Amino acid sequence: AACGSGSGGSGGDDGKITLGFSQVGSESGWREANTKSIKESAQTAGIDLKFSDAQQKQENQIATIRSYIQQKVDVIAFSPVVVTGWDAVLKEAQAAKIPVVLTDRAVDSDPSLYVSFLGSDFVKEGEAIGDWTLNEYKDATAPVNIVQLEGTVGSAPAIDRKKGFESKIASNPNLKVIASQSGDFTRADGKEVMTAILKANPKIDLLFAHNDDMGIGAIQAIEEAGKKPGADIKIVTIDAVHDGMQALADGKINFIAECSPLLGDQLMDIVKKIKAGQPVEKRIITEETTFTQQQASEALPNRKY
Ligand code: GYE
Repeated sequence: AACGSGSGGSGGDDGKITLGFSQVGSESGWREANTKSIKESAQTAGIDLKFSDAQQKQENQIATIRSYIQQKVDVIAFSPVVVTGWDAVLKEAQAAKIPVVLTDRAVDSDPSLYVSFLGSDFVKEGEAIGDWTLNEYKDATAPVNIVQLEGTVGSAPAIDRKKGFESKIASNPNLKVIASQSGDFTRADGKEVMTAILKANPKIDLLFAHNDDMGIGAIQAIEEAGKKPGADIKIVTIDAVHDGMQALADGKINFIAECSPLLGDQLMDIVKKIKAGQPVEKRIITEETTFTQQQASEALPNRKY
């Protein structure tokens, strides 16, 4: 595509659209499915994809975006690891007239600095977990001790899922968050942080992990502490990736709010529309559902990831 051909990034030598994509990392099953979706959809759409994994570091993402600007790609898309700190590089892209699409996670920059934002409503996901919790403990007469494993500090899903959850459970004073710490969305950190929390808190009734992977790490910690996940300590998570759904069907997780990683096709549509000069929506929200243990058993055979 546009290898500095001076064509204003309109495709260049082979006529293909070039998309530069900066991925957060490979921290979770969700991320793995998201990367696969983006790569497969680019291929199907005939879009030339430049892909880079930032290993959950903002400085890596900024460096990658700068290199995409230098290479004069047609469109830049990225999933911002954290919400803040993007103004400078987004202004550089705008000055170079390269349209930017956000996927999955939000930024706090002025919306005029990007064309579109495709992804989930994370507040709603947190609220779905909150609603389940309210119903599960509606007859509680004693305090319910809740532990929260938060996602990456400063990331949109961690901020919004916490907000959605806590706003819902606030209506029942028996529901008490006794510990809330980040496990950076990884299985390893989920296990480590939960091990420490279990040692400090003899009575835990419910764990809310901001993603399946941290929940699965915590399940290992709970089992090693001689307790039964899903029974002694109930567990609710977000994502609904394969391993999470399996743990749900197995009774080790009690409820999952879905977050769809399959953003590839919609992203490629947006990229094509931008290059064709067609209008695109500023905010495109992914549709998602929730799963009980029974629903997970039924859905598992047909899940794509
Ligand atoms: O929930 C988590 C991943 O940004 C929605 O990032 C995404 C989150 C997802 O690491 O598993």
